[in-house]
Amino acid sequence: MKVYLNGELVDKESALISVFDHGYLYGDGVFEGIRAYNGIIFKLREHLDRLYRSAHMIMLEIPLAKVKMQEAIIATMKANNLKDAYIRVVVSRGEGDLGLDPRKCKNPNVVIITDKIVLYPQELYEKGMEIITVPTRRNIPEAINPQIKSLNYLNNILAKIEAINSGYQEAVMLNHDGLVVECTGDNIFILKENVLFTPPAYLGALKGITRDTVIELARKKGIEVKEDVITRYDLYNAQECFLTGTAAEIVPVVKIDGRVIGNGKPGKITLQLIEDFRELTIRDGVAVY
Ligand code: PXG
Repeated sequence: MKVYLNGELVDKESALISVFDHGYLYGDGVFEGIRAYNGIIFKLREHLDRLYRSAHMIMLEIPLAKVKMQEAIIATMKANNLKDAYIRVVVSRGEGDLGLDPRKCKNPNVVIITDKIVLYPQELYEKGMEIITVPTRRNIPEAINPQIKSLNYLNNILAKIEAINSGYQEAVMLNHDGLVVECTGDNIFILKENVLFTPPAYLGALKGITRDTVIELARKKGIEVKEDVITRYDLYNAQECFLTGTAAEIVPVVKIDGRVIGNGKPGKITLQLIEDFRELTIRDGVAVY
């Protein structure tokens, strides 16, 4: 496997970063997770825009322009002969000393990994997932803004651990007011009175690219979509529920905190959106080959 590291394609074993990198020492850096389907990179521009916005927010200057980053991603895919891939772009603050001051880090490290990803077994997409709410709350936007895809994912990892410890694969995260915001690596949608709801980003959810795609697909189908508050009461009484994310794609949810959602099977609209999403991913995006 070849990995892109600061302008070069090197063997996985040689793709090494200093232990003094502030990405390692402090979680100081940003990342993106992107998918390619059948040699076409899905929503690449949106992912790159978000990566550069995340970097701008933490005052990290990515040492290559967006077009060069796009070329580097394509070159990495080609070097690994991949058509279907999960692309992980990581930009860390770079090597510094033992101290928070990012000014000591002169050269950000840019890494591109292209690999495969299977998040959940296929069965789960057919039967639906059971999830739970967990004690760890989503970071408040006034502390670490959840819009930043930073290398500090401890907030989400804690929630994930709590779900796993209870025997579940995914956690619903509430914000500091107890409102539903998202899961640990996915956004959440519910169907209520035939309207699709997803929490607005300002409550503490990441403005997911799959989330935006699903909103667009649903509206095209004539389904009303609202970015509005979802309480636990709304969640438990939803007609349908599903999660969205680049890695997870669209996952039907059939039980939350022991409450059965709808008839306990993936909902009709959920299944329709999964189909529409699949169709879009195989024809929409930036061609690698
Ligand atoms: N919420 C959070 C907190 C995320 O990190 C999403 C929602 C979905 O967003 P997109 O734009 O992908 O539809 C994410 C997605 C990884 C990895 O290892 C990436 C994410 C989550 C978990 C793992 O690359 N990001």
